[in-house]
Amino acid sequence: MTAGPGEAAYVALGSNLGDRAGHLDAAREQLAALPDTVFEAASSIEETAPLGGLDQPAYLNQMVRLRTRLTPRGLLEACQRIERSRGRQRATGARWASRTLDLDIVLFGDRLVEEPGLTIPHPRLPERDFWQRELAELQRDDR
Ligand code: A4P
Ligand code: MG
Repeated sequence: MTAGPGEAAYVALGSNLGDRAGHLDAAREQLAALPDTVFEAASSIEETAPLGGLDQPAYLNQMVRLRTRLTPRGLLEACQRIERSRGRQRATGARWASRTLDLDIVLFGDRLVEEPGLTIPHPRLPERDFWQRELAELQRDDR
């Protein structure tokens, strides 16, 4: 944890299995309930074609902005707990596989993080146009 009001963290939500909208609702609720964290804003929800060239169902994607005094690592661990609470199975070698809920930290303040298991800004931001649209939507009303 750090002092002050906290930093703006942008978290991307994605789901392409089961009750997709329900998984996003639950993710927003659980993010809003995190300690030392204020839920500031949510983008609109977009249905997107699956990336990665695999034959899988379409995704619902959304981005949220938090104000948090958690560390980036603390927020990542919280996101992984939330994924598990929605029944996310993380099989080895199953990258890009369908998932009930995927939470990715896209930006965290102006930090550059390059650690084992955590890269911020998220390396796929430049190639995901739906993330860029959602981010622009959230930054329009950034205070
Ligand atoms: N990790 C490193 N940096 C971060 C970060 N900034 N935020 C590590 C979150 N996690 C980060 O992720 C793998 C590892 O990334 C984690 O252990 C964490 O330590 P994962 O969620 O376990 O596995 P994954 O999601 O299958 O892989 P990855 O690489 O996160 O894939 P993506 O980029 O999440 O892709 N198509 C559409 N239309 N919409 C989508 O949202 N998502 C994916 C998954 C594929 N196709 C999609 C979408
Ligand atoms: Mg992920």
